[in-house]
Amino acid sequence: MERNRDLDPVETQEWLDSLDGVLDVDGPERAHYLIEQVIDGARKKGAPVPYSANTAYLNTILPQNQDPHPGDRAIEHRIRSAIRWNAIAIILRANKDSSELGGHIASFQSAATLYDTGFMHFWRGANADHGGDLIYVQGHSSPGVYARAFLEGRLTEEQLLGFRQEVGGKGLSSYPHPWLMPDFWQFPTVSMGLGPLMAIYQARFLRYLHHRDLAKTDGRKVWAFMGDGEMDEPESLGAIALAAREKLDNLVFVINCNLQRLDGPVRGNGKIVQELEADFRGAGWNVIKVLWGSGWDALIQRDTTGMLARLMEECVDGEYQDFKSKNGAYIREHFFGRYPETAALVADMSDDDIWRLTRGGHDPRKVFAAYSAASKHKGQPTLILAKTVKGYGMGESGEAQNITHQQKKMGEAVLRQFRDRFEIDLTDDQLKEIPFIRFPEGSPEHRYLMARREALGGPLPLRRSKSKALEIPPLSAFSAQLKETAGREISTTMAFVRILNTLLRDKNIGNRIVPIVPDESRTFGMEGMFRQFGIFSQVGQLYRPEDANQLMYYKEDKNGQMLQEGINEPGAMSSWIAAATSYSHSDAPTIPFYVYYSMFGFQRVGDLAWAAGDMRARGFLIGGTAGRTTLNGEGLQHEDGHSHLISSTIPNCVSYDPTFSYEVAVIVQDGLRRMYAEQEDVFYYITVMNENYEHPGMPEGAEAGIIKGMYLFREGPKETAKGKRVQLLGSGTILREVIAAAELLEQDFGIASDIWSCPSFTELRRDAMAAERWNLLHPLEGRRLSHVETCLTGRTGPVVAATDYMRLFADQIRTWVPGRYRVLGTDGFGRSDYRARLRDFFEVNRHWVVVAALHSLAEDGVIPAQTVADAIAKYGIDTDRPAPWTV
Ligand SMILES: Cc1ncc(C[n+]2csc(CCOP(=O)(O)OP(=O)(O)O)c2C)c(N)n1
Ligand SMILES: [Mg+2]
Repeated sequence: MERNRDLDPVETQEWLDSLDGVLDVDGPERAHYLIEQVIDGARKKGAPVPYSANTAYLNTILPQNQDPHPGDRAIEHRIRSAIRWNAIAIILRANKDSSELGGHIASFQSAATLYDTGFMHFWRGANADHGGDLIYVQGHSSPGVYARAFLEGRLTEEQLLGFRQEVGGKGLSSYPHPWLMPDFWQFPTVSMGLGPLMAIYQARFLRYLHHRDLAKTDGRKVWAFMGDGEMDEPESLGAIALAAREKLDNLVFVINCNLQRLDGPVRGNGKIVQELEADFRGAGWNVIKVLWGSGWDALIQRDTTGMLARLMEECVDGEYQDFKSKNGAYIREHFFGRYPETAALVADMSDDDIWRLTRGGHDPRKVFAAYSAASKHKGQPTLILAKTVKGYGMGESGEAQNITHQQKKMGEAVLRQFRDRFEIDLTDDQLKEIPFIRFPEGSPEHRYLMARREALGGPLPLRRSKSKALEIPPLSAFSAQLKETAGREISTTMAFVRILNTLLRDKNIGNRIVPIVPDESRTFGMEGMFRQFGIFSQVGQLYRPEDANQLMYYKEDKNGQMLQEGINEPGAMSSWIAAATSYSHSDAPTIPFYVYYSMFGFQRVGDLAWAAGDMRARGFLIGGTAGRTTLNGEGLQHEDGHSHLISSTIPNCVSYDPTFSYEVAVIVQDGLRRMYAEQEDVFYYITVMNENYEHPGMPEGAEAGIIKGMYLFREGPKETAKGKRVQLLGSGTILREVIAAAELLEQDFGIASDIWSCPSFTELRRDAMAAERWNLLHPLEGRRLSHVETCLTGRTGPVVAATDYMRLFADQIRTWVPGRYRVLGTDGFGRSDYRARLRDFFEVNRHWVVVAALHSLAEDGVIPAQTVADAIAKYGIDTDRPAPWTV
């Protein structure tokens, strides 16, 4: 049976009349209650009443319920038109001589009213009374934001002309990038999907700051803009349930539903608005659809037959896009003309009148009403689905056309049309130059513009680069970690957890530490923190935990300090980013430690880590159970031998692979100093392992070398037979194999070794690149030495390095290693086995270090090749076995 066919219209009308009566007398809540009862009653009788999270394809807010637009709409229209023009001019002028720089026109033209309404009436700037609202601007709409900042006098013409010319630091960045415009942009959004995801965790982190008394954040809102095409990224929808569960009424999503993405329609055969409405309502959001402009109100009211509503419902997005790419006559014929009833509705309208029936997202009154309702809504996050036209106003050069996203040019004729349509004050001659237009100071438009931002507390976007410096503990605070463990075997993970505990108790910064875990606390031995510091929950703990009678029970708390994000690395990473940028967005530095399986770090959430670099995040990423042979039983998907290579690709990520607890302490303490006392925009990646062993005390004066990435851990005997000496390097747990190899070399072959601990090959390379570059540019001055050269120059013997990472990791420093350099590493897929067998398999154990060292000495002519062959035989190495990276 056709579901919507009306078998008995009279009966239907009777039901609707009763509903009207209830609405009039008792109001909408009672009506809602009755409807729910009716549905429930039907279900109890076994009638299938399928759940639908959709409402009709109409505006959610009825005209009579709209909060009226309080502004001077004529003046706002003129300002918006100027912004539209300047946004176009930025791109046209950047591409005047060639198309090399690019840029996007159409997206902002579809979104202009959505941004303007926020800037004019809703978004608070940060000042002494209010921390400011946080706006995630859709990446490729950035020209519109620059255009407004120009009118406000915040950007100069020279800067606009420098759009996408970022070298030298004067131009404007292509997209929102705090790294490139640190005083302007707060949130990088242009990797689609990351903006919506980060915005949710940002909103939740504002709650955390408030609950923990670190910042006053009530009244602050997070507004996140995104494209309808962008919603196909799993990250875009991935955290919406959390936003509803956490009742984030400080969060507003605005999806610009222009029905198009880059190549074509988002849902040509369906309706993206309806799909997203169901997704978000199903997840528990307050959803407001803004589909039709005010011009439609009268038509919808006159639609007594319901045929217009039906027609609206029937048309798919591909058709809606097609209509807006044509003209009024076409819409009359192909839309209204489909049914006699709907054709009659527009019979007295001209084609131009029909063309002027706008989409909701272009009508300031509709957008204002939606924003106002969103701002007041309590208990749920709000989604605004604004229907718009991509390339609005671009006419034949792109309006609603599939090519519009890539359009970077507009011919003179089209520009004239655009000027006429938006009543831009330029003559034909002036137009040719594509000038930026500006309202002179004292003009009504300028005064209005400035007054609005003044009333809302100041300009936006605006990024804070510095916050207060924190007093961080001295290294001596970690004295327990600097001493030898004296017979006790511990892992670097345990050492780290103790350091974290010390920090959590520090009187100056303890309350600013934010431990973050994705359901792995027990793996890292952090479960003791549950009770001591509590797991953050806005509602506290509504149940008696199963383990309540134990010392270390699972405690959730309104004032909890830990963020337990569940099995959700992207979410945990987003929380970390919110905390790591808290100095900027809330003038309240927090010190996040995100502790996770290292394999599910950079490899899994690498793009978020890149965004964190862009955002100038400050905090610690702790890659736990690291090392391809050190996490032994977990196998191919878990055993990480390359996270350090990925972390090295992020320029402001400082990475370490320490072996001993004193190294961890020195690195963490120095990180705290750099990030929170000196306020450097760097973040730390430290791998820690789960292998237990004894740790020595810190060698005298090792701190500086640890931080630089290399220090002499143990020097071999001074006197050695001629040339019988090697330099052995290592990091992480494999340094211990190197130390064992030195002993074998000494005992079995009479070879002395100097042992170097290298907690950071990545930092060593950066230091060496800097020295090399300086030398290149200063040929007449004395040569600077890299730290690697400083350590190894003048030392006797070939150099051998071994780590638990791919060979490329230690290979990073090859250029600067004097003499022969041989690198061992764990190239290949990991697999599960005993550590000893894995280290043999990957050829990084003590025997392989010995063989590599002997081979280098043989090549240098210090010992005969026979000695190498003897060693291979002695250790039973099968010389025909396949290379580990091939099996
Ligand atoms: C992860 C990622 N993939 C692809 C792109 C390239 N890209 C930039 S904009 C765009 C289309 C965006 O469409 P939509 O989200 O609907 O935004 P609109 O421009 O229509 O407002 C694409 C594919 C990107 N920036 N990020
Ligand atoms: Mg789109």
